[in-house]
Amino acid sequence: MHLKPLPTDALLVIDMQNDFCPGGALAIAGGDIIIPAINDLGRRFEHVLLTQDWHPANHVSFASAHPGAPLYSTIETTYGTQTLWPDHCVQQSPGADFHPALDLPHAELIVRKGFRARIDSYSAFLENDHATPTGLAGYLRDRKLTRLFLCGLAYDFCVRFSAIDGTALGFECLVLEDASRSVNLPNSIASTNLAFAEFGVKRIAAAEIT
Ligand code: VGL
Ligand code: ZN
Repeated sequence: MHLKPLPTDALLVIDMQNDFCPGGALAIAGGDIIIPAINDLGRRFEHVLLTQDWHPANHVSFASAHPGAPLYSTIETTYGTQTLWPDHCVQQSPGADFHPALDLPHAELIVRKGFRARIDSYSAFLENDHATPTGLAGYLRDRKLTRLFLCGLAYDFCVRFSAIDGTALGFECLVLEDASRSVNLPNSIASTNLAFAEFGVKRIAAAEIT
């Protein structure tokens, strides 16, 4: 498949932050390896949007906020099951900064998410209660951007939930699989691929963008 980006398309770059890259607090294997591909993709799109995971200290998603709870275990919250992560992407910390090699000078919008202490947000559209909007859908509608190409970190969490919610909200979502990397918890990649198949989210390669 060859796809030429249209003026109504956007590249949505998810959470390319220091803490998700090797050396960071929630390092994803190969998280930084995809940066050149993302920079190259950025040059092909008129519209580039970024998300930034942006948590207060003691965020509900941090295992450290739940004494005795192991890393990567889950808890039940008012909004459902929540995985507990190492402290990461704390507001204004160096770990929350975009990776210095990311080179997307014309990015138009940065959507910050996960900034409420008591609720996490994997998706760029809706927080983990699947009800509280981030404002991204309204932005895209106002700007008449209808098709999204998603890449970044992590394929099996924030890319996954952004693509699924975006689809449910009426945007055509395609995931650039080789410009993404996974956290890879038990079953997380397989269940992501299943969800994409179920919702009609296409998985494509960066080289298909011409
Ligand atoms: C993410 C875990 C916790 C992500 C964010 O960007 O996929 N994963 N916070
Ligand atoms: Zn987070």
